[in-house]
Amino acid sequence: MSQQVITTELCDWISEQSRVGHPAESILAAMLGSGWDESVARQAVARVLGQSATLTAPPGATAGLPEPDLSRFAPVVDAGDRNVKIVMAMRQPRVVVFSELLSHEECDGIIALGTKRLARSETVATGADGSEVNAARTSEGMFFERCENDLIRTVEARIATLLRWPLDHGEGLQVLRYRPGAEYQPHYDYFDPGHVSTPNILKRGGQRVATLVIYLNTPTAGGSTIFPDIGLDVAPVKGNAVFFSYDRPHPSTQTLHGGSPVIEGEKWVATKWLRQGVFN
Ligand code: PD2
Ligand code: ZN
Repeated sequence: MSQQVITTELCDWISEQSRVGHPAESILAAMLGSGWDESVARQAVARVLGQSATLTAPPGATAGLPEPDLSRFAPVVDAGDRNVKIVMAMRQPRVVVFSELLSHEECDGIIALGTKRLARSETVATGADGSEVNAARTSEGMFFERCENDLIRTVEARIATLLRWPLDHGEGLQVLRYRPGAEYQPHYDYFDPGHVSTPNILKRGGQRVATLVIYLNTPTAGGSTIFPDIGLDVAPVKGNAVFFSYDRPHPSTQTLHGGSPVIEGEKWVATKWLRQGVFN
């Protein structure tokens, strides 16, 4: 088939198949059997059913979600080479705020290394494969390679221990700098199942399942990380971090979040995104 189009008739058919009890994978298989391109078929099923069933976990994916050990709700959690303090924890959605995850020297070291490589931040392009500069994200950013140097390796190993998630399931740390007026408008960090570029992105490690935003400095005013669905504002404090996880790529996770505009001073963060499987 050439130029495959997701028509209303196709959507109605998918909806009917689901209504009579066929799981998303069977509907997909039937579509592939009748000549539909896999990525178009996945988009159509995701559009109609809006669910993660279309996103098969990669081989070797780790079950469950990243999660710190809060079983005893001790005020500190052992993160291997450092004790990290718990400021607050929310269950639904899972949001945890940590303090003293990084020392001030580690924060300064990451900023110094990141400064040399900053460029205007990009997001996944709206229409095609690739990324593009986006007015919703007015920060500048850079990515470290995973384990790029001793400092990054130390921080990544600490995060892996703290969140009980393998180091190789994490993307390289991303550093962002926001100047006064810069913001990151509310968004979800998982890859949109209905987006044309998502099947390709998922080949490397599957979906994102959790985010850790680490504050590398304390802005003078503004720059909180906001969660509009649950009315939560997290203050950016040097060395602290906010963690949240999402078990499916869907707004029902209530993980809509953004970076509110910086009012005075700069804001620097390092973000670690965690995947279902090995990210190479
Ligand atoms: O800098 C933040 O507060 C922020 C807000 C929303 C960072 C991210 N998202 C991110 O890096 O995904
Ligand atoms: Zn985000």
